[in-house]
Amino acid sequence: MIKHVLNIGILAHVDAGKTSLTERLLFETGVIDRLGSVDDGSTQTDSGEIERRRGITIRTAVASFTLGDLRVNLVDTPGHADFVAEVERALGVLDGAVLVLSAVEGVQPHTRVLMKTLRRLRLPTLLFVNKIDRSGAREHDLLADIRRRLAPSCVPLNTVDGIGGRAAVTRPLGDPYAAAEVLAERDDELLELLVDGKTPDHGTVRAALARQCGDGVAHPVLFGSAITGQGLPELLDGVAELFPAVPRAAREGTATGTVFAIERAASGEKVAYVRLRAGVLRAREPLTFYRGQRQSGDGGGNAQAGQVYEGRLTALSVAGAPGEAQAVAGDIVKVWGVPEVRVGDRLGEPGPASQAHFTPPGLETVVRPRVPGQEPRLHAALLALAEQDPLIGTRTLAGGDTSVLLYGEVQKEVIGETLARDFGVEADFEPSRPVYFERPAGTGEAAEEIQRQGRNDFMATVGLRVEPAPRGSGVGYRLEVDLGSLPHAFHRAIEESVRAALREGPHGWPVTDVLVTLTRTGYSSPVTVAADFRGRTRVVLARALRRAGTVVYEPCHRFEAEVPLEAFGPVTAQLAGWGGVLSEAHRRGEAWVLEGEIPAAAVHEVERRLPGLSHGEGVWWSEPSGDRRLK
Ligand SMILES: Nc1nc2c(ncn2[C@@H]2O[C@H](COP(=O)(O)OP(=O)(O)OP(=O)(O)O)[C@@H](O)[C@H]2O)c(=O)[nH]1
Ligand SMILES: [Mg+2]
Repeated sequence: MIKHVLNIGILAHVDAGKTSLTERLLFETGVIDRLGSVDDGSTQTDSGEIERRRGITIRTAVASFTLGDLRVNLVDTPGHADFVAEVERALGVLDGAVLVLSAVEGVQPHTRVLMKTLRRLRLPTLLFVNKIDRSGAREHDLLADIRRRLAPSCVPLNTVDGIGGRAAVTRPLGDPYAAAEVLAERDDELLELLVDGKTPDHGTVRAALARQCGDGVAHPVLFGSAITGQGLPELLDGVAELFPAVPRAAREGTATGTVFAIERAASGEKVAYVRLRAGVLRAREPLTFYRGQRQSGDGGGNAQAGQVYEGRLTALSVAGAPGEAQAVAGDIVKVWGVPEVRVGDRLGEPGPASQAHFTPPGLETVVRPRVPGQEPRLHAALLALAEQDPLIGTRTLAGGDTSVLLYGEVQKEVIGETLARDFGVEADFEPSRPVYFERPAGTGEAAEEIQRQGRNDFMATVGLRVEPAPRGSGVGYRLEVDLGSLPHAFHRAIEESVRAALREGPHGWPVTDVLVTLTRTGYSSPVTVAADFRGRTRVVLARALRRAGTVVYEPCHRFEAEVPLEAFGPVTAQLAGWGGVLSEAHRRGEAWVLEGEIPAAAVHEVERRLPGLSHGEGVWWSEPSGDRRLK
């Protein structure tokens, strides 16, 4: 009988061994009796064809095992920075995380980005230092590095004999004193014992660690190997004892939860992963889904209003217990039968706007079908992809072309392969370019009158005023004419055309922080049709925008870089070359800490090049900080 459940994310930089560790955990707990391998493309969680061929994780996957009366759902996440949106979605539904490091590569910039986010969310996090069997694996100086650059309150629970070879074995650390010293900082009882010169017993220290781990302020550290299985028993003990398990409660009531991933079944049907927070979920019962306000991916920060829709599941499958007919609070459950569903939607109750933890995409690329005539098919396929991953935004350009918002080149390749494989459309991508946007510089007005004797396509009067609106307000639209002055369908046609036209301003970028006012209208009953207004509105808006003038902005990131002393010159020169502006530089031990602002579009390039510029020692962290005028 399962009494508790734990949903644990496996997070790390690329190739640290997350998928191998997930596989090993399933093997150790008897879920699978043959150990699969990433290198042969035979693991449980890298199940996509592209994942198996490339040996990287692209989509979040869930696998479950049990420890006594505890069910653990492992959420294996991708490590490549291009797929960070997947990790972001998973974070909201986790009870804890295992952050994996490689004993050879150590603390990577992406590890720091993840740890910073985990600490901000106060998510209980255990560090697993993998690959102790590989040559070049380190223990003591890596621990020091972890304390210095990742998290100061670390408590190692095991140690390694013969590190750096296949024979490396782990052994639990017996001395509770060292652990107590770390934990005493936030534990008065332990502090008192230490001050009195007493050594606290194992149980007291373990309980203090569980408390502080649960609060997300102290982090157990375990060494091991996903390949040899060393450290795995300690990891399983740690998971069972140190993470705060959620009671699996079958309390009747409205089922509430969050959709954190979407898959497409072979039939094309959508399958959604939901983490249930409360209530009981069964198939065939009526359900209400809420879509909160979120930033649409057009780079212009246009907010979409909240939406509500009804659904009825045709089937469900509880992670770890596929035979069960109902899911209860704490469970992760796969659900079928809701075609509208999107990642981030809430079940049962509206939630706050989902928070962005990582960088929004800074690049976009124009995509075209290789076979002419397949444009509609390509467009539909891209929309379907964007639904699975809300951070893949798409934008329709004036000529009818579609552009896709991107994190980087690997994501682009994967989108290309997915379009071909799952949707049967071969697509070509133009070189990626940064995402910019425009804001009006002033106020501009324009109008066009009905021309009764003129050409018959001038059967509508439209007057528009365009003016700047407060930062972050997106697109505002209001009427200065009576609502009754036009049939409703015409009003709708005008507003839709305004919003569509704003997707591409005079400089070719989306226009934002803009207020558009409808100042004049007229039509000729019954000759005028909605299409007359659509064409007219586009022309009038373009003219008003040109009169107002627009300025192009680029999104920026605030950054902090830590580089070895000798890398100061090359790194600062390169940052300036990418458009970065340094606001502060100070020494921290044997390193320079640089702070400043840099165009978002350059961030991925920095992340790629910094290791080379800093002998692998540089650490980089950045977050969106606003925007600046494009020079
Ligand atoms: N020697 C050794 N190799 C390992 C270990 N764990 C993983 N590997 C290897 O490291 C490579 C990457 O492993 P994965 O499990 O795919 O890493 P990942 O973190 O899931 O990678 P992404 O999902 O693409 O970010 C594979 O070739 C594994 O065989 C380990 O403990 N020891
Ligand atoms: Mg993986």
